[in-house]
Amino acid sequence: MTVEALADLSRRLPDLRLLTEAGDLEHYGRDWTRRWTPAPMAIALPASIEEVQGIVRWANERKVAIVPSGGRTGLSGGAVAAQGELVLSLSRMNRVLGFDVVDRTLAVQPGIALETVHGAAREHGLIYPVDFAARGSCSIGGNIATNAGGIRVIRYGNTREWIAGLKVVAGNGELLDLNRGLIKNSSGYDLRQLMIGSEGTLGIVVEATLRLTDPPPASQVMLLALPNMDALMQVFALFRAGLSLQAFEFFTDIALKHVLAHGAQRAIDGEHPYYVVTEFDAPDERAQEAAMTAFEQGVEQGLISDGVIAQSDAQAAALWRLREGITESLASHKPYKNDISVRIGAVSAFLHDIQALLSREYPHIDVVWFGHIGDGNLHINVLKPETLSDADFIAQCEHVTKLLADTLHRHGGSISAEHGIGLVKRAYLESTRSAAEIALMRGVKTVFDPNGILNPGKLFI
Ligand code: 2HG
Ligand code: ZN
Repeated sequence: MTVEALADLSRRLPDLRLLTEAGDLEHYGRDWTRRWTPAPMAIALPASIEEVQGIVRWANERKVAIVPSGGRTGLSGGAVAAQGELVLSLSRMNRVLGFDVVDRTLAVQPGIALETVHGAAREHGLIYPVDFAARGSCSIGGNIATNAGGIRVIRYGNTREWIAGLKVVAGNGELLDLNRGLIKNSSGYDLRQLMIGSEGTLGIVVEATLRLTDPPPASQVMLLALPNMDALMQVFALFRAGLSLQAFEFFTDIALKHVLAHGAQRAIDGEHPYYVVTEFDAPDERAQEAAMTAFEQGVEQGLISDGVIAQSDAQAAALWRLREGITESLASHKPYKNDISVRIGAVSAFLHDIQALLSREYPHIDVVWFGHIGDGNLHINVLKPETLSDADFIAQCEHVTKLLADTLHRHGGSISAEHGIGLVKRAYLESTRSAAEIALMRGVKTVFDPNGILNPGKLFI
């Protein structure tokens, strides 16, 4: 069936690039989760919207499942193809299509890397402000599919805020032109927003119009060492009151140990359980003094044990590396990842509850905490001990995630803050969304994708 079906696809779209070599199936069939064995039927690399539509129409007739694929840096298995699906990689559709100086928007194809978008915005004296460590390899289509967040959400919000328009191929092959760059459009349901964060289950993004903005004022980067967990949100309150924050990120001593072992430079001596990297506007002396005042108050109140402020761009980059290098430094330990959020106001109480839970449930296992604490978003990476098999380790982590999900439910939080549900978190969707909501989500899925060919098995069980 596969050979015949692919031959039919090639007949219909003679210019379509199709890959079926084992190495390509392996490469395009997985994302950063590395948990599933890739087993796609083939990889399609369309070069145009028409080709994407042609593939989707063919898949409908043949009832072939499609996995839309960007940079595959996802951490929830949203781009995994392990069930004989066709991977539809958007990597060849990776160009800037145009800049509109009046609207201050950049039209791009979905396969463009986030970093390339940053560069294109800078060429026009503007910025695209969504940013995170995978910027060099993730694609804007994937960012849209997961409503990606990152390190500047505290200032600029998530991807959702920056999408002025989307062209999407829906599950029946129809091309939708959603919102068309309008700022004001009070004409019924906003289908563009419905697409953002839908993880490739409702449509395939084939073009995006991104909103750009002015660059922020000159900034400073500070690394702070904190004596205990309670200090985290108190320092956040202190800094947010006195400064205009661009980022407020935290990590623990265990995270630091790994990132230093991976080549980053120590910036503060001594042992401290918690660290914060913060960046704030510092265009003039007054702002710089405000930062020193906040720092000194933190020290006086016993909330800050030590700190450094970057004196150059290179030093600022070195401080950021301590935070941004964490994911890569943990990769060889096959971490099980939780990406969770609660309201900022609920963080302190929530941290206490889960600290008790995680130390009880993972007594002899390294648990690495870090993340976007200023947005109420924590990344908890559980490192696999060498003595445990992959399967036993995942089983144990899934048991704990169920308990974590119950705690999140009590605190009104979310089981996925910014990585998406994919395959990894679908069993816990109910902790964050009510049965009524999930029923409506399933209904929406059927409307956009009547034959269920778009990323089946992701998001829902
Ligand atoms: C980050 O904030 C990313 O660095 C990755 O969202 C988080 O590896 C992780 O768990
Ligand atoms: Zn993150």
